[in-house]
This record gives sequence, C-alpha cells and structure tokens, in this order.
Amino acid sequence: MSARRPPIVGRYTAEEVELATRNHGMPLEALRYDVTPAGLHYLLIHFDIPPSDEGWSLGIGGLVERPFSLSLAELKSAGALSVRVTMECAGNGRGQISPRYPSVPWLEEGVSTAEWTGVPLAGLLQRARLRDAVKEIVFHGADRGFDHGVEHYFARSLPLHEAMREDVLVAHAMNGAPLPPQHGAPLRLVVPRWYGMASVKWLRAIEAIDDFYTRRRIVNAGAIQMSGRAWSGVAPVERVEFGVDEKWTDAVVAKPQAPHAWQSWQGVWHAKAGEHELGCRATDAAGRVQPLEPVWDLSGFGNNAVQRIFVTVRG
Ligand SMILES: Nc1nc2c(c(=O)[nH]1)N[C@H]1C(S)=C(S)[C@@H](COP(=O)(O)O)O[C@H]1N2
Ligand SMILES: [Mo]
Repeated sequence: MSARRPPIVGRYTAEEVELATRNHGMPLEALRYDVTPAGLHYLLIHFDIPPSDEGWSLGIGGLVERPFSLSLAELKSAGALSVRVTMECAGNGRGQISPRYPSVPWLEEGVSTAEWTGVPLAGLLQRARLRDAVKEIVFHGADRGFDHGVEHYFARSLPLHEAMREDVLVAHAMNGAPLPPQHGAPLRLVVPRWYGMASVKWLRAIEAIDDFYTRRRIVNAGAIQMSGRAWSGVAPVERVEFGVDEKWTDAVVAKPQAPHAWQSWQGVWHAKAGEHELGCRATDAAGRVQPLEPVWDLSGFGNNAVQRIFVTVRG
C-alpha cells in the first residue's frame, strides 16, 4: 500500500471534478423508493468503464484444486439468488470535511438500495475446491487506470469467511434487468454489509490466495539471479556471502563505483520448492563482518546485522 495522498486546500483539480461528474450521487428525493431505480442509484467509477462483450468469461483460480472458467451463459443458467442490499460508499460524507481528500466529494448521496440477482459466490468457490492454505479471495475487475501514479486493474479482496457467506453474489442483474454498464456489466460482486468498494464491478477473475498481507516473497523453483548492495562506513566491501537457510555461498562483488557509495553483488540461487530464509553478509577490507544477530543499543543505533528475507518457492 502506498502512502495516502496529502489533503488539499484550495480549488478543485480537473481530476477531482471529472471524478465528481462521472459519479453522480443518489438525489435525496429518491429516498422515497424502497428500491432505488437503477438510474438513480449512486455511482462510483474510478477509471474508464471497460467494454463488456458476449465473450466475457469469469475465471476462478489461484490456490484451488480445480481452476475453471464460466461463460456468461453458464453463469446466467446457474441457480440464481436475489438479495436486496443497501450499498454505501466508504467516502460518503467526505465532501463535508476540510482540508479535503482528493476523491469523490460526496455530501451524503453516496448510498442507495438495489435488488441484485446472481450466483452465490460460495458455490463457485466450493466447486473450485479451495486448498487448505487459502485465507483471502481476490476479485479482479477489468477496469484499469492510475492511482497514486501506479497503473493497475481495480481489485479488492475479502477474508475467506466473508467470501463464503451465503448472500455474497456474483451478480448479473440489478432490479430485474441485466446490469447496466456503469454498475459493472456483465458481472459484478455484491457483498452485503461491506462498504461499496468490496463489490467489485466488471468482475473477470476470482483468485484464492494464502495471505494477502504477508510481505513474504514468492518465486518459482529453479535458478534465480540474486543481487543486492553492500556498504561499510569504514572501508570498501571485499566479500559478500548470501545465505540460504544459514548455508553461506560467496557472491560476486563489484568494484566500488565511488569511494563513499555502496557496491553491488550478484549470485545465483538454485531454489528448491519450500519455505526458505535468505540472508546476505558483507565483510569489509578492515575485516568487519556483519553479525548474525543485532547488537543491542539503547537508541537502536548502528544495527548492521545480516538482513534476512523469507521466500516461498513454488514447485
Ligand atoms: N471494478 C470496479 N469495481 C468497483 C469500483 C470501481 O471503480 N471499479 N468502485 C467501487 C466503489 S468505491 C463503490 S462505492 C461501488 C459503487 O458501486 P455502484 O457504482 O454500482 O453504485 O463499486 C465498487 N466497485
Ligand atoms: Mo466507494
């Protein structure tokens, strides 16, 4: 996750105005309807609306025994369920605060209720046979754009137990009609009880993963090019070893690029399936070697212990 954007005081940027105009709110007089007519339901569309075509299919994969994909026709012919859901944008009310956060400036119109019809997600996940390690289900949208300068497809995840609740739907209809383009045609997720952002529109893939929040790296087995940087405040670095599960191998260390700048090193790791701990340890020309464990210091200063990272190697 990148840092939040800084708040803004002053005039609106073109991007903010464009977001505000493409995303209308529900006019408050529409509170008179139990079910908000589709055209009055609020909208939140971050990027461009992607085209939907007859050839659309939904893929279900990741950590599952039986990945599969379903055509639109297959999904529509599966047993449908309808759920009436009040959906609210997490940013509803944002327009009342200052300094403002640069996104849709809702006053209080980012909420509506619709009758969504589709296939319960739990059945699809059961059919794919989730592996025991699965903790989180990721939903990928087909819309692509920039956020914080990073280009990506819209995607959100749910913890497994939430994804398995029986009223979470892969919906193809809204208020009894096929989903309109702006609400996710031809397929969207609908997650009751969660802020709207969990209900991923233009849904094209569902992926089961083990842990969304881990910083653990994942690589495929085989030869892996290792590289890094080593530096010392005292003397040039003469030796770098990289360790795999505490077994150390010499890496090739490049000559110093400048007297006071770090040096690069390289090596090859023949990675075997399983869980591994990698480390790297430098020795400088003055004979100083990085310790395996940090040396305690009152202020937390000067810790130059071996750096370690944890890697899962897939077979
Ligand atoms: N693919 C995709 N799904 C998305 C979004 C989006 O921009 N792209 N916006 C989310 C947000 S923030 C909200 S509040 C709801 C709004 O759903 P609606 O536009 O159908 O009311 O959709 C969510 N699903
Ligand atoms: Mo939202």
